[in-house]
Amino acid sequence: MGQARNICLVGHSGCGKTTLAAALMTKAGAKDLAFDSSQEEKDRGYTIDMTVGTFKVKDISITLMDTPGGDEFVEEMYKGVPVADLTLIVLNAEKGVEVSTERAWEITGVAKRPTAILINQMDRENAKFDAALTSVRDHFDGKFVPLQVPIRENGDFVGVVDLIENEAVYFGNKGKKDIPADLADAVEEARGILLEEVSSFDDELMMKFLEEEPITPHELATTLAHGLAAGELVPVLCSSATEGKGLDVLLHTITEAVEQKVGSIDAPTRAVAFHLSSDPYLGRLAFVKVIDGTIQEGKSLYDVTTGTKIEIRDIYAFDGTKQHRVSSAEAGHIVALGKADDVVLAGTIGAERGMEAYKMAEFPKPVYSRAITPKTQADVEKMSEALREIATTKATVIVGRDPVTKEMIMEGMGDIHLSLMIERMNNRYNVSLDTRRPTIPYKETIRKTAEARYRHKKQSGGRGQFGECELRLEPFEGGYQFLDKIKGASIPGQYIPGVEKGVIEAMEEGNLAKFPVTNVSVTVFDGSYHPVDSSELAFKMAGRHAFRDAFDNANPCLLEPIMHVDVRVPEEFTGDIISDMNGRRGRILGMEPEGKSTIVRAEAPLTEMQSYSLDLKSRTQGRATFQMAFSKYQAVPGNVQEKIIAQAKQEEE
Ligand SMILES: Nc1nc2c(ncn2[C@@H]2O[C@H](COP(=O)(O)OP(=O)(O)O)[C@@H](O)[C@H]2O)c(=O)[nH]1
Ligand SMILES: [Mg+2]
Repeated sequence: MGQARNICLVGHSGCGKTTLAAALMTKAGAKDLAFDSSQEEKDRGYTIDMTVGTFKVKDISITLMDTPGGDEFVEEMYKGVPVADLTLIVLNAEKGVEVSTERAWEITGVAKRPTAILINQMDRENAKFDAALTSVRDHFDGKFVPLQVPIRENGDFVGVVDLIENEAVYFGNKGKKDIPADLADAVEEARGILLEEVSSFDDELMMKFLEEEPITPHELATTLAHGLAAGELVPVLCSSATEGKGLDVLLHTITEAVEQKVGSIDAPTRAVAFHLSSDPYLGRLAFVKVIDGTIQEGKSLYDVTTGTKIEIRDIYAFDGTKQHRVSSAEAGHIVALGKADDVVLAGTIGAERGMEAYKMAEFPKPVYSRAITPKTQADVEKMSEALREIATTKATVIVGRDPVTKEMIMEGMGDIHLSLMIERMNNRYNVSLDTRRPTIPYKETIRKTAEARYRHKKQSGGRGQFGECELRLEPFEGGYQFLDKIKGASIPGQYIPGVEKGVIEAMEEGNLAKFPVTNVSVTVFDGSYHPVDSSELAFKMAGRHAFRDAFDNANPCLLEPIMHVDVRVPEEFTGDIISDMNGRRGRILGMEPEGKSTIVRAEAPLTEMQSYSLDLKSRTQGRATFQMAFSKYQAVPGNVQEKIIAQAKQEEE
């Protein structure tokens, strides 16, 4: 199959990633490109899912992974970056660094993965290469080395000065010329930076640099490649995707300066499934990068972690974005597997069970949830398959039933993300769902010990019912326990399970607002029975009522879920975020600087955090991100509790 280079395109929405990917493939002769081809993408005109496509330059297969820039679709970046030989962060030359550029840098820069920056849209009237580069340096810590200085004539982007070769290259076969006089200073300065940064990677080169000996383009290029591979040097290039300018140099850099670290072709097969999609024609596709060895049609592999056997049936390589069947794929290449429904997202498959799993990035956790209900009976039937397909292929969509409220909850990265997935379920599976804010899964508990005795007695014609028990309720951190401390035989052993059943029933709906009761220890310590009229059922009634009576006297209260929240926020917003958190009954646990941001750690009730993703976005112009996870249950403050109880009563009426 020859050499391969895998490039992940990342950056803010609208910077031109998809246009660039299409331009590169078209230039290489690919036809019928299908970018942004899902119904939802067509409707909106932007990217939602990763698109993978391959083209050839000389004999090298270049596979591009085009990702969306929308912050709620961030998981696609987490899929592509770990399998890329190069992550190309694309910027809009008029705008410089934007919100998702920051996110992209976090993912690549922190992990020191080979990264380059492409300042695109250089044809635009207000395109400013220098300002864009300055914004990169202001926002990020890294060694950014421009490889080019753009040449503009009368507002047109006409060429670049290649700083490695130190010559001007004009677009459209106008060939090479001398460096324009008005750029001489800028070129000298930029070349100075390039020489200095690059030579810092090689002692011999550093000596030459310091002694002002000539450094050849070849030496520069080789050392640059090392620095790039180490994730230390970040080359900066420029382009116009719509005018097809700068693409040759970009391709040259990709093929010459980017190294591919591949395992041995002779090693046992290992591949990582970095992306799953549901293709309208081919069904589920698992996109894999072969790490070691060769994947072969008809030769089964295993999920190295779970041990599940994976039959390799259809292997597809790409011509542009079009799939075509191949019989094998070698280390370094990206292909898709058809009919591989057992392959899990981010899972490694290999020749043997228990092989080392390939390290992917950890996906962010969902931060926003909605309760979903099918609109009609027909939707009920189709809903579970549609939900399963979406939740299996998307790491940041989680679906499950809340054990307390019994609602079906769909979690995602925000309002846009979830609405879109619901729209997709309608488009693809013809399932209609209603959504609403999920009910908070409050619980009820007690704060002191109390006892109650209850006699259940009924005489209605024939055989009567009789059971009497006395219970003690005590606060108990461990959730629930039931203790039988009957002395003598005031209640015969055979009726005790009846008492406990009654207690469990009573705990399903507490007396305050019908939320489940937790953290109580229940002891049955006395009672009485009737030799003829007693039954398990009668003791169940007694147990239920005794529990309820004791509960009322045990200083009951509501518990609410408390979330642990980490907000990553640019310094200038830190104060605002903290005071907002206090307004949400939150508690700040700590703060830590991280690069040019601050991580604010806090705890806050779920009730106050249900629309946080929207609020945070508007407060910080989208520049802050957060993660949230359930932490614990905690007593609701008295005034809030009254409101919740009143509301629960109202809903019941
Ligand atoms: N003038 C100009 N417009 C561009 C360029 N690249 C992309 N665009 C336009 O910017 C818009 C967004 O492009 P798209 O590729 O969808 O951006 P993405 O969100 O990064 O994938 C489209 O209207 C493109 O035509 C460029 O180099 N120059
Ligand atoms: Mg796009």
